[in-house]
Amino acid sequence: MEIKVLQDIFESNRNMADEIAALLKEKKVYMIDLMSSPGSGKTTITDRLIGALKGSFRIAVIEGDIKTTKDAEKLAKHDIPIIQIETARFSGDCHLESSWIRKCLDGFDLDNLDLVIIENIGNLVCPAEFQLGDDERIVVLSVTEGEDKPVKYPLMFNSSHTLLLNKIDLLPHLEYSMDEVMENVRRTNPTIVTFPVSAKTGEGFDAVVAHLARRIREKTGK
Ligand SMILES: Nc1nc2c(ncn2[C@@H]2O[C@H](COP(=O)(O)OP(=O)(O)OP(=O)(O)O)[C@@H](O)[C@H]2O)c(=O)[nH]1
Ligand SMILES: [Mg+2]
Repeated sequence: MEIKVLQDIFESNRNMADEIAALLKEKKVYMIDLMSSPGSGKTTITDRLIGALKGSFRIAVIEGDIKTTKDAEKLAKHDIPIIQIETARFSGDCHLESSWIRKCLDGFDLDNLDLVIIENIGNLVCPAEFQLGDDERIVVLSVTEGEDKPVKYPLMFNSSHTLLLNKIDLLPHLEYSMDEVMENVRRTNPTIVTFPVSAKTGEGFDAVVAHLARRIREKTGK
């Protein structure tokens, strides 16, 4: 009985994710699900990506947090549509679900958007289990988290298309092996596309922005 309930939750989430994917295909809107542990740099990365892409694409953001609107406030300077989901107001969940994303999309003018960035709740486990109907799942791993996370949290890494290895500006201060982390990444997901970056200095972002711009243009035809 318990297993059936769990299956139903995942099934209804997946069905809504499929609906969202169909809607975004019709509207020609690209959507990214940005996931990581708390503090790996999702908001700082989103800030940089908006800055680099907003000249070419019309962008909106969905911010996921358990509590506070702090991340939405950090991005408000860009003057783009932002909706904050604060899960403490209803269930306190540590992940976002597709039905909530659907409601947020209703709050945007999809005919006048090219890109939606979802910042998922800081958590390396649960968000990976809930499909949101996006085009690209991006996992952020900061070098301060250690080399072993891809093998310890395999679902997050093998269900993502892209990995941003963040905070490389801190490497001179750490005993950190890029060879070891990349070996762990490849063992978990041999096809994931990886970009070493620093959201603080901007290092590595030209390649990320070029990659995303190409993917967004493929979908939107812009
Ligand atoms: N040195 C360094 N610090 C960074 C970098 N990226 C982010 N930070 C810092 O790391 C801290 C957390 O960054 P956030 O962008 O808030 O991380 P987050 O993943 O959005 O955090 P949650 O939303 O709480 O899960 C902040 O103090 C950032 O300034 C980076 O590339 N290098
Ligand atoms: Mg954040």
